[in-house]
Amino acid sequence: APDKPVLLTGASGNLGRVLARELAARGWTLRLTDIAPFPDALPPRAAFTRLDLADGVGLLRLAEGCGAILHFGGISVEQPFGTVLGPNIQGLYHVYEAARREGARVVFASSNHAIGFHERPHGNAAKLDVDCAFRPDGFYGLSKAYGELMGRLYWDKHGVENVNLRIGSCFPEPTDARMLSTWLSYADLVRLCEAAVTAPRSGHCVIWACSDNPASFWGRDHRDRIGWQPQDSAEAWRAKVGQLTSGNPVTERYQGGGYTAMDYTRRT
Ligand code: NAI
Ligand code: 15L
Repeated sequence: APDKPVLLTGASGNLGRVLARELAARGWTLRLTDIAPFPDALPPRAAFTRLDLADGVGLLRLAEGCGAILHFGGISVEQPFGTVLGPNIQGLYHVYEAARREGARVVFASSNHAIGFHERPHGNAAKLDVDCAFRPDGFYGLSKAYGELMGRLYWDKHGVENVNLRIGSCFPEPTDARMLSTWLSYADLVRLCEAAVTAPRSGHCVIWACSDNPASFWGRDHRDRIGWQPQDSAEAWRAKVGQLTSGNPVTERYQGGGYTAMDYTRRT
């Protein structure tokens, strides 16, 4: 376990609850926070503080003495610009200021929606490397691109280390054909966060956070820097979900799936 406490934002969310349970079970000392109450029994060595990411001073206090911040809080799906702005842009700045003051590493839950308007690779076409252009597929994805760039800035200017996890689809199991490419198992997520926090040095790095899926859209990234390899695969669900497509040509063409087709008004 890390020698200093680890702050987890978004602790009451789907992924936060998994991480709180599993990292505590590995002996970690966790400070949990969320704007919503923590719905489970508090794990051993964990404390929960209810806080809005808008409260920058509160975050500075919470991060005191922490060696890393797992930043999983905020808006997690497509929403109007004004809804995304506070938690995902201003809130992210508060997280980075806290990390800067503590010399803590940030592990940021970025998303495939930062690059969702890249086309899906067909046949033997090259997979997408992590240094590809940002092609956000909505205001949510745009906030994730901004979050990765915030990490770039704080590393270059202040030496704040950060590991940006471009998460595909992290759910108990794949539920449609796209997830045969994008799925990240909970177990691979937990091992990824463990590696991201405990690696001796990370600098600024970006990682495709999906399991070892043969149908993955994604190629090279910086996983060697933290020594992570996924162990699970979505392929076992092909018979069950392989036929579950949307019938929408925009959704099916791009990596971001349904997010790309929301409010899509382009005609050419
Ligand atoms: P979630 O919506 O279940 O959890 C997000 C948590 O953030 C919620 O508990 C919510 O109360 C909290 N939150 C929202 N606004 C807040 C604010 N102003 N102040 C404090 N807390 C606030 O989402 P989930 O699925 O657990 O995702 C966690 C993170 O991972 C999110 O950042 C999401 O964007 C990212 N992600 C998740 C993926 C997935 O497949 N589950 C895929 C890609 C990225
Ligand atoms: C995300 O970024 C969302 O947080 C999650 O709810 C899923 O929609 C996921 O992407 C996905 O692309 O499947």
